[in-house]
Amino acid sequence: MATNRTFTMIKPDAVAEGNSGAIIKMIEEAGFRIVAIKKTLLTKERAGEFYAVHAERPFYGELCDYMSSGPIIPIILEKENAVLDFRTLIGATNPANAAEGTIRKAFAKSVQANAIHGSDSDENASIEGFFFFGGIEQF
Ligand code: RTP
Ligand code: MG
Repeated sequence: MATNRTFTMIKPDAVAEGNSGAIIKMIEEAGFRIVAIKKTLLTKERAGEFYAVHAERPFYGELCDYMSSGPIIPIILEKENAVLDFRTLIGATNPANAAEGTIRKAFAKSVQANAIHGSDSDENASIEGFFFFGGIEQF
C-alpha cells in the first residue's frame, strides 16, 4: 500500500480542555508521522471557507462559530493508507456512534464539539494541508 498524507485539525474543545497531547500520542502510536504542525486561530470567515462544502447545511453557522471559538492545531500526517486509516482512528462524527478506541470516543463532547477533523479524500487532504501550510513546511 502506498504511503500518503492526510490532514487533521484538533478542534477548539479538545485544545481548550488540554487534550491535544493525549490526542497526538494516540495519532503517533497508530503509526502516523507528523509532517507539519502548529497552533493557530481561525476567524469565522476562514472557518467558513474551510467548511464551504457544508454552506447549505443547517448547522453551518454554528459550525463556523464553534471552529473560530478558540485555538486549533492543524496537522499534516503521513502513513500508508493515511486518509482511510485516519478516519477509522477518529471514529464516527457523532461520539454516540464512535467505536471504542477511537479519538472521538475518548474525547468528543457532542456531534459538533467532536475533538478532531479528518480529511475524507486524498484530494481534500492536499487542499486542506495547503489551506494552513506553505509548501516549504510540508517536508
Ligand atoms: P470533519 O469534516 O470535521 O472531519 O467531520 P466529519 O467528516 O466526521 O463530519 P462532516 O459531516 O464533514 O461535518 C463537519 C463537522 O460539522 C459538525 N457537525 N455538526 N450539528 C450537527 O448536526 C453537525 N453535524 C456535523 C461537526 O463538527 C463535524 O465534524
Ligand atoms: Mg468531513
